[in-house]
Formats: sequence, C-alpha cells, structure tokens
Amino acid sequence: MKINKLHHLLNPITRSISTHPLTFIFIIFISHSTITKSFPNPPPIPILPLPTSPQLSWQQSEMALFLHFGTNTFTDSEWGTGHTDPSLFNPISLNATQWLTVAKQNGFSRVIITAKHHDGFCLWPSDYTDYSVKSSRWRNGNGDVIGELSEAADELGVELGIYLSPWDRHEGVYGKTVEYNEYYMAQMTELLTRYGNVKEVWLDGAKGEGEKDMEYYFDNWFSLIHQLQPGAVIFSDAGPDVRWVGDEGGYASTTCWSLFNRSNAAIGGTEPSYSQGGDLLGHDWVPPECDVSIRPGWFWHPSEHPKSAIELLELYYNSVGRNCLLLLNVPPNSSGLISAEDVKVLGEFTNLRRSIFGNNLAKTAIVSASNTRGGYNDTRFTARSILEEGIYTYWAPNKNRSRWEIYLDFQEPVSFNVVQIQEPIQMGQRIIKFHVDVVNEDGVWCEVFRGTTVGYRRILRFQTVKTQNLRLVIDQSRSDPLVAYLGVHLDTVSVIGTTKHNTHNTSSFSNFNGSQVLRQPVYNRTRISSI
Ligand code: FUL
Repeated sequence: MKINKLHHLLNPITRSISTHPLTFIFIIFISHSTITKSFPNPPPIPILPLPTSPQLSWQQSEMALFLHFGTNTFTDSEWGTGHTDPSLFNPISLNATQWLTVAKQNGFSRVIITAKHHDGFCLWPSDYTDYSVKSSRWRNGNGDVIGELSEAADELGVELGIYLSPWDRHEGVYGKTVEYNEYYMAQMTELLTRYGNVKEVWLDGAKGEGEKDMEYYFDNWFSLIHQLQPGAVIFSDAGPDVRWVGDEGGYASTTCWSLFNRSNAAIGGTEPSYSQGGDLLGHDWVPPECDVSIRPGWFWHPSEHPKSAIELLELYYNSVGRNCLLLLNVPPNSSGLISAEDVKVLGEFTNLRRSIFGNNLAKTAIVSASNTRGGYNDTRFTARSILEEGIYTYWAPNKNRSRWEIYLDFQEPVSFNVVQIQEPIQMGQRIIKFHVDVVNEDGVWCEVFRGTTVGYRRILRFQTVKTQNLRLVIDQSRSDPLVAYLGVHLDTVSVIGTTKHNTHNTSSFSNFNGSQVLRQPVYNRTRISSI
C-alpha cells in the first residue's frame, strides 16, 4: 500500500524499477534485514552450574567479620565444658555498634556471631533453655546480644549471620537423636524469626572425641533455614550453599573452582584438598569460605595479640584473591568491645588495601581484544568493559574461536606486580588456564604469570615489571571465556615467598629470591610498538 502511495513521487527510472515484480520482494528483504540488524547481540549462554541470587550477593560481599563471643571469653578457654556458671557472662561495656562500625569501616559488609558455641550457652534468651544470657549478670539477665547486634546491623546496613553449633556440651538431650533435632530446630527457628534478615547460617562440623553419638537431620535443617530465610546461604563442610575451604589458616588452593560435588563431601568428614580446590567437573555451585582468626584463638584471651596488617594482607591475597570469601574472626573482649589493638591493625590492613587496589594503573590504557562478540563495534561485549568495576559488564569473544586475548597499552611504561581478574560468575565459572605476558625492552612478549582458574576474583602477584604493554591470554576454558574486570596495581609492601601455596607463580624475567621485597627488582621495560 505504502509503495503505491509513494509511486507518483518517484522519477521515471525509479518508477520503472519500482514496478518490477521483484522489487517488492527485494524491499521486504532489505527492510527485514535492517530490522534484524537493529537488534542487539544477545549475551552468550550461561554454563551450568550457576550461583543462586543469595550465593551471588554472598560472593560480592568478599569479606565478613566473625565474632566468637560467649562464656569462653570470660574463662580463657576455647571449647567450654558446658558447665561454666552462666553468671560469669558480664560484658559490662558491650556495644554492638562498635563491632559493626569496626566491620564497616574496614570493608566487612557482613558479620557472623556465635549465637551458641559448643558449650551450649546462648547469646539470646531462648525459650528452650536457661543456659543463656537470661542466667547471666549482664543487664540483670534481661539482655539479648543477638537482638542488640541485629538492631545495630539494621542501622548501619551490615548483614547478619549466625553460628548455631550442632555439637552441644550442655544440653541434656544431646545424644538423643529425635529430641535433640527438635531442640536444635526450635532454637534455629527462634533465631531466624526474631531478628529480621539473616544472610548466613554457619554450621560447624566440630565434635570432640568420645562425645555422645547421634545423627543430625541436616536435610530438615536446610529446608527449615531456606524456608524461614530465603536470602540466607548455609555454610558447612559440604554446603549446600557455601563450603568450608578445608583449613583454618585462611587460604584456598591456587586452583579454586566454585564447582563442587556435594555428594563427595560429608559434614564433619571432608578431604581438605577437595574442599580447597573444588572440582572442574562438579555439578553443584558451592564456593569456598576461608575462616581464620586475627588472633591465635577463636575466643578472646588476655595474653593473645592480633596478627600484623601485612599478615592480614597475605590472608586477603590467599582467600579473596583466590575466588573465596574471607571470614576473619575478630573476637570481642570481656568488656564487650573489640580491643583497641585489633581495631588498629584492621585500620592498617585497610590502608594497605587502599594503597594497592585504590589505583588501577590500567584505567587510562587502550584496551583491545583478539576478537569481540558481535564485532569490534558491539559496545555490549567490548574489551573496554574490563575497565569498569563489577561483574555485570564483560568482554565476550566471538563464538568458535580458539584465540582469546586481551591487550592493554598503558600509553607509557608503568611499574606493577599485581594483576586482578574477574569473571562474570553469574554466567558460570569458565576459565581453566591462562597466562599474563608483558613486553620487555627488546620488544618481546614475556610471561610473568601462568595460572589456573579465575572465578569471582583472582589476584596474581609476581616480580615487579615496568612495561607499556600487557596481554591476558586464556589458554583453556569450559566455554567461551568472559572477562569482567582487569586491574593492574603496584604492591610495595608484600614479601613474596611467604605464600606456601602459590605453586603456579612463575616469572621468566629472572631467578627470583623468594624472600625479597617485591618492589626491589624493577625492570626498565621500554615501549614496544607492534603487538
Ligand atoms: C571449629 C570450632 O571447633 C572452633 O571453636 C571455631 O568455632 C571454628 C570456627 O570452628 O570447628
């Protein structure tokens, strides 16, 4: 119709073409292909298994503060007998706002508290026992630590998690399977219905030798928790949502998959190397959490002192830098506050992280890639996306390619010894093997790091180099690799060589003495024009 209406406006030649019988088909073809072209390229297919929404927000919180607190805080012990006089619990200056301010100021967006540790003493007034704050001198028996913590968490916007120990050395029905499971689930229900949103439930697998034998109804517990708090992740040796990393030293393996087979792990009986590394062929998404204490013990002891800021930085590299969440225990003292020396060291740790990661040297780099999904001009998947923080924009290659490379031209020589990489894990964990090259003064690409797995965040450390050009080469991937972020940094404080587990760290610049400070050997690399 429209063609006929416009007919008289056309000149004679055009008119004769427009009357040709094939013209109509041709116009339909052109307009069809124009419409098709105007649709954006869809994102690639995610590769299973994938994280749930609570798992994604758990991973993005990166660091959580663990609070071990209870009667042990007053008796200089770690595993209370379950028969300590509850009136000993009297933290006269307790201030949950102080705990959470310390957490928030230092980048911990989540706290997890021992609502009940193995000794059975409850930090909230449970209806099912008197072995709790009700029987203490604190606030004349009218206090509620979990209540005060959850109010402060709401006010400060910090997420709350609870630890409810399955092993209970006080409770009389412990050892009677049905009765204890009823008791445990009733207490869990109190904690998950009285205190607003709970984002993590921590199930510890510990149990002393020779203790009463009994069965825990884990499947019932998991269903109850997910019913009452759908936004919470459940931590245990075997998940279901988050797995124990397999050690209490705060480090994961350099190869670290969020993929895992839950059926290969049992609560209270895991194989540490399986938990540390995960499983390339795993069917379940169960990322690891690294729990470690700032002090030698989990509870506060008057004679113990915190680790140094450099040691905390090392923990950060070996946990957050290896696709894990760092759960750092900072135990409140017997007056009910986080001790001044712990606050100081946490502040120093924060300043160290800021000095290293606050400046991405790649910010002004020219970024290109071996190929891009939808072509070079498709801004949705362009290599430049890797400079934008976060995982929701990413570089994607064209389908069916075997060369996957991202190039950075810093536009002038820069010195660095740290590179961080992120995968958009909402699309699955993909990268199996990769390496990083820089151009040396002879114009030759030279490898500075070779590694396996990336995940949510991988932080690589190597000997300091000065160069204008860097490339990330993905050597093997479960599916087309996707890269969400790439940061380039200079760490002038870490001492390399203290990392026992960084077995893939190689450098082809020179032999490196592992005890040297990273900043010492700076290579004077000059600009190379051709890539
Ligand atoms: C262990 C417990 O036995 C320790 O007391 C502490 O709570 C730690 C986090 O987990 O299994």
